[in-house]
Amino acid sequence: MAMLSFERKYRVRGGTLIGGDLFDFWVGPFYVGFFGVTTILFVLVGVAMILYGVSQGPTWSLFRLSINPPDAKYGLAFAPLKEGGIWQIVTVCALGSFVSWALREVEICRKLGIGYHVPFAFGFAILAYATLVVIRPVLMGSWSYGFPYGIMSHLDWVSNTGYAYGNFHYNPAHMIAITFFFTTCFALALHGGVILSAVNPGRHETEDEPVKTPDHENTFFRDTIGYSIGTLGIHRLGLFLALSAVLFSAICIVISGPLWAEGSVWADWWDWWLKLPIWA
Ligand code: UQ2
Repeated sequence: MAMLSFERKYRVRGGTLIGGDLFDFWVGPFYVGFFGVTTILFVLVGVAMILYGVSQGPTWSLFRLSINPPDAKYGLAFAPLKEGGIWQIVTVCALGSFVSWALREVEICRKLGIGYHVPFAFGFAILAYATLVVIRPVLMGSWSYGFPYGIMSHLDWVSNTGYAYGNFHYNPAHMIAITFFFTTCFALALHGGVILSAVNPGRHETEDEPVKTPDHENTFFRDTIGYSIGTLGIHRLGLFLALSAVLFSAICIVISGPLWAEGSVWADWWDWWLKLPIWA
């Protein structure tokens, strides 16, 4: 492997947050660390609980199997294992493994002396998941508001929850989130396109055509739209757009119920516009 001699230089000791040198080693290409161990443990327990739950019926069909949250009658209490308790344990294991994974990323960043941008970004994904299965259920007073862990069942949950408020497409945070998702795709398409056009791998490998510099990339955008955000800027923009999409998705769901009551319709939220004094 060509990268291995390069990697060896960066296989440095230290940078751990906990455990000192005890777990400071690699298995093949993988850094372990204290949080690698906790990640593995949470994943093993979580997957075992999922397998146990599914084994209790009614189906092994990949699309139909589901680990469901407790009934509303249990509120925020522990539920019996087969009545949502498994879902509660799986949720703890999921959050435990996600947070462990983020902290393992932090340790690797510290070893390499690079910024914490990757674990910071992953933290937004963890926060979005926690919003769905912890923050919103706690604000609503019942774990039953968490989403079920199954392929069809979670789609049904998304559909039911969206339409419980009339239609999520009228939710202002949903609108902003979607706009960020689309803009993220647009920015990545522009960036991927311009990089491949400048590198033009086929021609530089077979026809001795040199790889172009960022000057060409800047000039393309200045010629077409009069502005280039720059090689560093496009990556800052990409991170901002992607994290904003995740953040507004979390805001969208956490204001649906805790802020805008269940049964009321998101379209009615826009009445503030009709009630502006300028129309009187
Ligand atoms: C750019 C640039 C890059 C890029 C891209 C642009 C040389 C290699 C894609 C163009 C991006 C612009 C003008 C911003 C568009 C704004 C939104 C909100 C999508 O200038 O610098 O670096 O990859």
